[in-house]
Amino acid sequence: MIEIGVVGKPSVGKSTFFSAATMIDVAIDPRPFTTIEPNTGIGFVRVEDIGFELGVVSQPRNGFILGKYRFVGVKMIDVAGLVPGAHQGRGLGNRFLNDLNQAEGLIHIIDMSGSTDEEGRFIGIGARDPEDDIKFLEYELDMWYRDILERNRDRIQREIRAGKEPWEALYNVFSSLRLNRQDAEIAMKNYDLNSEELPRFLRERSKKIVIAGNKMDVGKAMENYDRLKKNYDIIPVSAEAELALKRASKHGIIRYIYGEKDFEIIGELSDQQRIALEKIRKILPTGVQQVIEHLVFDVLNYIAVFPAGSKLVDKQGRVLPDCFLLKRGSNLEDFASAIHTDLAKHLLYGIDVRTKRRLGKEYILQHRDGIEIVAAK
Ligand SMILES: Nc1nc2c(ncn2[C@@H]2O[C@H](COP(=O)(O)OP(=O)(O)OP(=O)(O)O)[C@@H](O)[C@H]2O)c(=O)[nH]1
Ligand SMILES: [Mg+2]
Repeated sequence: MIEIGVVGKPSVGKSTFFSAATMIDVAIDPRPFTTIEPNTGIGFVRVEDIGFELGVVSQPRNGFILGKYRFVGVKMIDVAGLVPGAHQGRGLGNRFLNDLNQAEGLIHIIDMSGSTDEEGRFIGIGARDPEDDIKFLEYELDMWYRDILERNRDRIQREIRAGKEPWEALYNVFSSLRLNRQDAEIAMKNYDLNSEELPRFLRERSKKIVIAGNKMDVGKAMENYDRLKKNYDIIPVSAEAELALKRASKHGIIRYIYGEKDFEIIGELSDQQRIALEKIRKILPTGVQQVIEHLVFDVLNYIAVFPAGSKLVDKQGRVLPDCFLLKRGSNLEDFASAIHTDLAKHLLYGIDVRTKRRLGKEYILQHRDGIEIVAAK
């Protein structure tokens, strides 16, 4: 499963975002360093389900259907807050970032209302420029990579002396941080092992970042967003609003398709609740779904593909039970091996469930393809 880390300085709303995305209750508090041990759970990306088009009602094995969407799971990790100088041991240090080794992408939560200082203490709305949050955090991530490189430099050099290709020696250390072979090759072609730019290069390639400009419901946030969006890939978010909507939906007060621009009131509620909900309605969408999906589909380049047994059911009779996330550019053979290694070995061809056309092993998968795999017995 794809892994995504939620990072940022203390008190920006990382745990609120995590909780809104995963529907898991975790500690949320204005006091900095509320989270110490990481929280892990499953968040979701939306994919328009293909069942409707095919005239069937899908029965997902994992995830769920809401509205016209299938919600497909991705693993999310919410970690402690990072402060400037963390690599020198300030705050909780940066060792806890090792919990993010397997993360392929990061969601960087910033306080768009500019009301917290570099350590997450409240200093009044608009008192801080959120751009400063972006810069220091990326620097601390680079320092995390630099430390790892320093600890392993001797080992890498030893392997090179023993005859390993330089890229392979580098890859052996950084593959555990999700660096791929190709990027390891580019790194060793362009940088010396002692180069000061190497850690940043490795970090940028193996931990892609999307910025979530959180607390958009607070004054000054819109002003900051309009200024910063010109230079950064930022999505406006109110994690608190998303959490409130999910809770109201769980209690049967509203009907809300997560990520949509509106909701419907269906239950009894107090005047106070109504006022709070109407305030939220003005800032929809909350941005939580949008951030996760932007990272997974646009930045990490995943597409969703539905395996469809004959007549769209699996052996147990479940309708379209699965939906796989695969890298854009994957072919039919990659799809078969994602389902089962044996299936790839005996793969004959695929059938497009919409057109009934035969697809060869080299067929390049498209987003929302539904494919029946035909393999030799
Ligand atoms: N107004 C507003 N407040 C928010 C939003 N998201 C989170 N908060 C508040 O910000 C404070 C900190 O939230 P947390 O989710 O605990 O922040 P964190 O980044 O996990 O903090 P640490 O674990 O201490 O690093 C809490 O009081 C939240 O209610 C938001 O979208 N809008
Ligand atoms: Mg937290």
